[in-house]
Amino acid sequence: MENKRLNGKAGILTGALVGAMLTAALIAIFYLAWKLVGLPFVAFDVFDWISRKLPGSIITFGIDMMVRVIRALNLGATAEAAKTAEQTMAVAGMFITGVITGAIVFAVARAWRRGWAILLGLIAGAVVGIPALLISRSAGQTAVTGPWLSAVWILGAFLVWGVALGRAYYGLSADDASVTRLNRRQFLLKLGGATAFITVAGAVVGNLAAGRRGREAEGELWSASHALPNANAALTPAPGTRPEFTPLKDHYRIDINTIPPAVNEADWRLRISGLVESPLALTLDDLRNKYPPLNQFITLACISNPVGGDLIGTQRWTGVSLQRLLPDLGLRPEATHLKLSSVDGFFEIVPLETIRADERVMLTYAWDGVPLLAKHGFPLRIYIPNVYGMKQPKWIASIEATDHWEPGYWVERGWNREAQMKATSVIDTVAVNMMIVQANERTLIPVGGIAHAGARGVSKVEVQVDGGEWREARLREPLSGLTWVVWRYDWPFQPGRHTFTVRCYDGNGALQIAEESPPHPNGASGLNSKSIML
Ligand SMILES: Nc1nc2c(c(=O)[nH]1)N[C@H]1C(S)=C(S)[C@@H](COP(=O)(O)O)O[C@H]1N2
Ligand SMILES: [Mo]
Repeated sequence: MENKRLNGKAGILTGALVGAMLTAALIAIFYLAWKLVGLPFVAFDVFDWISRKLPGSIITFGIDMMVRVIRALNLGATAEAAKTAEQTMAVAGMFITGVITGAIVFAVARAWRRGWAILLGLIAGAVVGIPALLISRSAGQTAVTGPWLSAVWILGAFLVWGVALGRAYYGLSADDASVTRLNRRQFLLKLGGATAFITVAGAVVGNLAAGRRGREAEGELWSASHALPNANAALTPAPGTRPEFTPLKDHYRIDINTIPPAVNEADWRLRISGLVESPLALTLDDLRNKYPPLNQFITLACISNPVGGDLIGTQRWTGVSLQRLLPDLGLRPEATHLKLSSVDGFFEIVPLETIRADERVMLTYAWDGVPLLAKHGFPLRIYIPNVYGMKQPKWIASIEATDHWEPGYWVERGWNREAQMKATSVIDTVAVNMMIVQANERTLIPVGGIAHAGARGVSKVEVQVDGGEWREARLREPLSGLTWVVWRYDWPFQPGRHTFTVRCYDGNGALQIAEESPPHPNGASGLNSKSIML
């Protein structure tokens, strides 16, 4: 049976199989070249481009689903798991495209003379490679190499891949019925062995090289040698409460990029244009050296953060107050807004009114005393008090003075125009192993967490046990008026099953919204509860 003669032409399924093998190898080679020398990684570039083009409703649905699945399956830090999922989807998308292309090439080749298969493969390589090249060039974040080298690399790699597809068809087919199952199996085994080797080698070597890339914190972290401003606060957090100051490495990351844009400080300028007397280009040193640094402890939250979620963090931000910078921009009297645009195509419009009314609006260049990490927006990001992260561009490249408001990136995609941070409170811990036995023999169990209401601050936190009375918790003096507040409630222990619920009041005395709503489009609301069996 092994030597049974076949119809001379390889079929569509064989094409899909060959496409799978060759595309896996192609992805691995792109990966390796990206990690070793910074050539573009097309899979991520194309994925990012598509995610910017898709309608906001689809993207929002996708993000929502992802956050839910990650939390339901307990996949760890939401932001990190989401990025991993996006990267996986990007690679899978490229792989599937390759499989389909393989099937199509074989289908078409069957209708042609065998000798033309290689030409056909070349055409297929161009058909896939040219759009990939153009997309990577216009929207890609992965390349460190120059545009021409990147373009030649992408096109060349796809052409070779296409030729290999055509060559495989050629090797697997005959113009007559002389090809046997054994010939074909041997050919496929050889091809499989070669592509598997390339795939594994590319992935392994690329991964080893990966450690050397990516921007690490430069210099000593401020927090390594300084006490926090509230170090002497009277209240100690309940054991198990999250760190009040989020370690730099643990701060969540959310943005529209599969991998963070890498900006080279030497080439970077903050370009200021539009309704100004004359355009300006500021270096990072201009911002750092010509203006007094403003240091602010700030809690940033993502509008996609569910109640009790981990897309929230507190850091020490350093930068230049925009109010301080404004007179030096030479704004024309007609100017009413600033449009901030980022290297990744993200943008936001800030009314000059907001800046003139609030000196805390800040162009930020450092977190925890070191230049922003690439993932947090190096070299420059803005801080605007009281609004969710979706209105606060990282990787700012330019500021254009205009005379009108426009919707920003996420407002255009259906999210709330103001995106004001809602008050929220979270139970981090019911510290059952930390009972406190008092002199009167009463036993207390520390319960604690955080409460946050943007720049409005938190005036009161209350805890309810099993639907009973709301009891006031104690508040720790916060790091600043712009951060969350750590609260603690020492609960008189009773055995059994208990449910704890928390709520807070913002600095104006407004109670947080108890009604549950999902993050989209206004930010999540609802009360956080924890049940425990004692
Ligand atoms: N250029 C740019 N800036 C951006 C974004 C982005 O996608 N691109 N995402 C915003 C969103 S939605 C959030 S929540 C914050 C998150 O900042 P972080 O990743 O440093 O925590 O960045 C904001 N700034
Ligand atoms: Mo966000």
